[in-house]
Amino acid sequence: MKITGARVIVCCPGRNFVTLKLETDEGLTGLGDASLNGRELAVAAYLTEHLVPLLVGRDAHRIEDTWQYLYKGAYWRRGPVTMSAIAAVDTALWDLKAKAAGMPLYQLLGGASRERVLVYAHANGRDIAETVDEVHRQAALGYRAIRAQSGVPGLAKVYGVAADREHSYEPATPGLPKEEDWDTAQYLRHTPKLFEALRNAIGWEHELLHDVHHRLTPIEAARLGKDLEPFRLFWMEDATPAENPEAFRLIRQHTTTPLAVGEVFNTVWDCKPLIEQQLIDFIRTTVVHAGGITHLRRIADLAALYQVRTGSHGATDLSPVCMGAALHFDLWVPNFGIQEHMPHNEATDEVFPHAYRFDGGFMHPGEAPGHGVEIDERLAAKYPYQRAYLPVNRLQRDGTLWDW
Ligand code: CS2
Ligand code: MG
Repeated sequence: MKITGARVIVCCPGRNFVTLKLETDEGLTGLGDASLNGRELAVAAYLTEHLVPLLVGRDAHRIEDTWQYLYKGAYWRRGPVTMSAIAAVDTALWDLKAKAAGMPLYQLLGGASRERVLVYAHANGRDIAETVDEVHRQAALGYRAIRAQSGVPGLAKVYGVAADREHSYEPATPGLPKEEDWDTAQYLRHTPKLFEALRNAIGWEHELLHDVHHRLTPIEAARLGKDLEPFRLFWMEDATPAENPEAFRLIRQHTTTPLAVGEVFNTVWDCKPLIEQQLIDFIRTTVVHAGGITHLRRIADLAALYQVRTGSHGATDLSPVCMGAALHFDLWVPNFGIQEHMPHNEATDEVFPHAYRFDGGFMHPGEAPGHGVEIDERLAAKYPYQRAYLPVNRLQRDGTLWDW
């Protein structure tokens, strides 16, 4: 099966998505997600200018060789732009191979290790009471695991919290980057109160998660982990910026709250010290930003040696193509932990018809051959690209630029 064409489709049905479509001489097509929030056109250009000319004429079945060719052959390795582009090619090739075999992708990976995939929802509120309501609402939709974020007293705009109740939180906005406020002391005082209120309100049956979004120093993260221990979180995510894996050693020494990290990682090399030194419990890399199914499998296999489980990033800035591929991966991967699930808006679901489904707190990738996600190009063309930026974050006290 030869690749005869490769096209990059950029669309914005509410937010920007970059999709790679491979065509073959057998008439089959394969899709890969290449979306990188706020930097979409960099990946689109990397694909169009550098990878597409290498793909036409190649044997679509040689997934591993193509991965190595694009990774090692570039000389310049790693980074989110490169790895998202490679991921798109890899995902599209797995889609093609599974379609050619007439099987859902999870069957090619080794078959299902479980019946269904546990997912977690988002619950955000401007204050504790609103977050408690929102957790109840998500639980009523069937979710068994819920990530809870709340506004912090005194901070006008903070990560995860929408400006008003009618809208969901949407970090990427058109125009120049919005600014959010931060105050570590307020946050550290407030967050344990949120989880105390949540446990009092919903009891202990549901898993609760929390995303710190890289904002604490290691010793502050250690303090928060300790303060959250009574509420038995499923995980505390991105407690500190993760460029320095040593930071996690300090957090680890002080708390038994499970630690998760990895949505901004791109290769196994980012994950290696954290996994090998047993500094984390969950690795959150996902298909699109970590080199596709081929590379994610290497990360998961390394993690399995140390009882580290997966917890793939699944925010709405990853397209349904990534979600579909991730769910096949999740159904197979032996050391599965949990999958993030933020439902896409209606327009996105229409542009990307898919076989995956949600039922009672779990998802399933479906039985369609390939990863089960397609693109309606005619519809996609109605939603042209719109430049959008993620926010930046400043200390409220003096305006110092902080981690977002
Ligand atoms: C978040 C993301 O889902 C998460 O855990 O951290 O919403 C993240 O902020 C976005 O994916 C950034 O594009
Ligand atoms: Mg996160």
